[in-house]
Amino acid sequence: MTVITRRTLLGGAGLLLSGCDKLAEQPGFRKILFSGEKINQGLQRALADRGALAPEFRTDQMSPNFRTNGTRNPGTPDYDAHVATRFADWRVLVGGLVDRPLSLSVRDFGAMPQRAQITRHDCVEGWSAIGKWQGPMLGTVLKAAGVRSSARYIVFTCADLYNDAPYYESIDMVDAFHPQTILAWAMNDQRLSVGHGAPVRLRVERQLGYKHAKYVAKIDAVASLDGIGRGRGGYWEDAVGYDWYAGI
Ligand SMILES: Nc1nc2c(c(=O)[nH]1)N[C@H]1C(S)=C(S)[C@@H](COP(=O)(O)O)O[C@H]1N2
Ligand SMILES: [Mo]
Repeated sequence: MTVITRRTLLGGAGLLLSGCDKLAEQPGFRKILFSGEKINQGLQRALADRGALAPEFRTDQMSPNFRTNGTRNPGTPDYDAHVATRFADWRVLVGGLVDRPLSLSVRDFGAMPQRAQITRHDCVEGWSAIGKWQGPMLGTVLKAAGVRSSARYIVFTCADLYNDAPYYESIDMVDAFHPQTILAWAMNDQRLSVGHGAPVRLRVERQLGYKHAKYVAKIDAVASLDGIGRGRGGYWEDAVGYDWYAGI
């Protein structure tokens, strides 16, 4: 019930902002938007909600077994070659609407300021597991790349293929700069395993499992999701109509 209410609110907020963000930047309009009227209180609460942290857990609450799901090994010749060299030559390309495109090694991800978090992963198929994830905040990487203000979404293209097309996912800038949104290269204090998305995967803790792109090869800042896949913002969104915003 809570989830449905929150999602409904966010749908409204998203629409309003997408239509009016130029206006919303003007102080006068902001005042109207966030005035004390009941309907706007709901909107304000929804926006504040997006910044809230997902629950974090203690070490002793971690799941002894954290299952893998979806692709468990991309198994392409290219990926297999990277497994053989322990991802020494893996590069994540950061591009699109940025001033400074980046090409980052796993070592680069380890050298940036780190965040570690013990969180619960919730898969839409009905299972959950608690694990520890570590890596730089996506926001740190985007700032290093000089992401432009024209960017509205961040798109993650993965190394695994479904019918010759890469798995992909996308999030908006609110989630991109959420403090718990990280590019994890370590899980449970070890380098990420192939099953869990080696060498780098997204953790976007306020959303369901399918948003957490594994095997991240490319990160692009874009103004629109049109023309990417079937335009719904992710592999499962395109394939079976899962919600693009999978807030929990
Ligand atoms: N590249 C890629 N990322 C993916 C998937 C996938 O098939 N390919 N499956 C998603 C789904 S549905 C879930 S629940 C989680 C599972 O992550 P895990 O294997 O680490 O448990 O990865 C998500 N990210
Ligand atoms: Mo999932």
